[in-house]
This record gives sequence, structure tokens and C-alpha cells, in this order.
Amino acid sequence: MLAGFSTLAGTLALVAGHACTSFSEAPGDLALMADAGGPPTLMDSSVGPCLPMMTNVLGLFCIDNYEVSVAAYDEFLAFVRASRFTNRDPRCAWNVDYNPEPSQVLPGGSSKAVVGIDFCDALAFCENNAKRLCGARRDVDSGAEEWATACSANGTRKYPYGNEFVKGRCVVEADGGALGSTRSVGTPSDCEGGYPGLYEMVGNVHEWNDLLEKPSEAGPRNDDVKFKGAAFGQSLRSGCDTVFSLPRHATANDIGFRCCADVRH
Ligand SMILES: [Ca+2]
Repeated sequence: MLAGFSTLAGTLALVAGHACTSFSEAPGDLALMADAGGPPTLMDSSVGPCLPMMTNVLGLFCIDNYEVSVAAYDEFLAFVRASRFTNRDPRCAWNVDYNPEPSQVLPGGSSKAVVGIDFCDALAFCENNAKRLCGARRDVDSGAEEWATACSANGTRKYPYGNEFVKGRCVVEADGGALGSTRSVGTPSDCEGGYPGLYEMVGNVHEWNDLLEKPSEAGPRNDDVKFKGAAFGQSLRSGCDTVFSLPRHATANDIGFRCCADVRH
């Protein structure tokens, strides 16, 4: 899948063999709406312990059911263009451009998972939707991770759907996947789990996590951060434990993301 990494020539060795993702969130699910006039407002909190299109994992946290879609991300970009978003994370102070890398946009239109976005773009999207990029679990100090807990059904499964690989369940190269063959976001598929209603945790597109792999002396822009779950070009039988890392500023045509959030009590 090296051909797919048109702008990552210097880092291809780190990610060779992986590929694919897709996320989705219907525009109507946004917790912060970019209405004309006035500041963004939170949605009514009566919708339940998790925002719409999110799964409640063990009562510990919420996670998006799908990877973030191009359509949802476009709404965020419109919000940014209206000069109504301010990046407050010091790790991302360098990031002022939230547009996906044009050369890495996949075919398929607005229903596909957004790719070509860097870690800080993903972080900003989630924060602007009253969510956060999935990271370390907040209920334990063991280093357990939200994304991995959700994918593996709390450590009980290698794949979202079970412990035995099943061809065709998730979108990986082993199943004949090719560039641009990602599933649309927001449509249930056989790649369900580790909890009901959660899709494409393995395959389709990789997903940025708020997990530091290796800090950089050059500053947070160059810190290596993790992305998980493999993608459409992944050549191995990737599972919930598949992980790679790239600098925060890196982008690729098969790295997307989904968001997590606190359970609302
Ligand atoms: Ca995925």
C-alpha cells in the first residue's frame, strides 16, 4: 500500500503494510452546532448517557459508533471558516490548517470516512463536538485504553466480532480490499463489535488515538502518537491490538478517527 502514501515518503517504513478506515457521524448528531449567529450551544442533555450515534462502553465512556465521515468533518471545516473555532490544546498550538491533505482524499464522497487529517485536526473535531479523541481510560491507572477496550470487548476478543479471524467481516487487504474500497460510514456492517452498534473498529481506516508513543525533543508537533485498528490496505489479519505511530503532524490516505466522550450521569 505504499503507493497510497503520497505525502508520507519519509515515514512509509513505519506504516508499510497497513491501510484503510472510515468514520461517520451524521451532521445532525453534532453536539455543537454551527448555527449562524451567536456562540455554539450544547445539545439538550436529555438524550441519554451518550450522545446520539455513540456506544456506552461498560458505563465507563462513550465511543462513536462509526469512524468520522467526510460529511461530518466538512461541517467542522465550515465552522472553522466562520472563525468560530479556537484550538486550545497546547500540544496543537502549531496547527492552524484543518483541511484534509488534498492528495490523500479517497473516492466515494461524503459518506466515506474522512482521511488525510492529522492528529490535531482529529482532536479539534472531537473537542468541537463536545467529545474528545479516544485515549487512556479515566477509571483506572493501569494504562488501559478506551479505544482498545471498546474494540476488544474489554480485552476478551482479538477481533471486534470474536477471537477467530473471519474473512470478509472487516475491510482489510486480506479480504481483497483496495484503495478506495472503504465502507461508507453510518451503515451497519458485519464488522460489528466489540459491543453491539460499534462498527469498523478493525479495518476500513486507521484511527488516531490520543496516546503518546514517543515524545520528541523537537516539540509536540513531532511527538509520535498512535493510530489503531488497521485499514483497507492492511496486509495482515489485523486485530484490535494492531497499532502504528506517526508524528502528530503526519497525514495519510488511510488514517481517520472516531471520538470518545464521558458518560453523562
Ligand atoms: Ca477502523
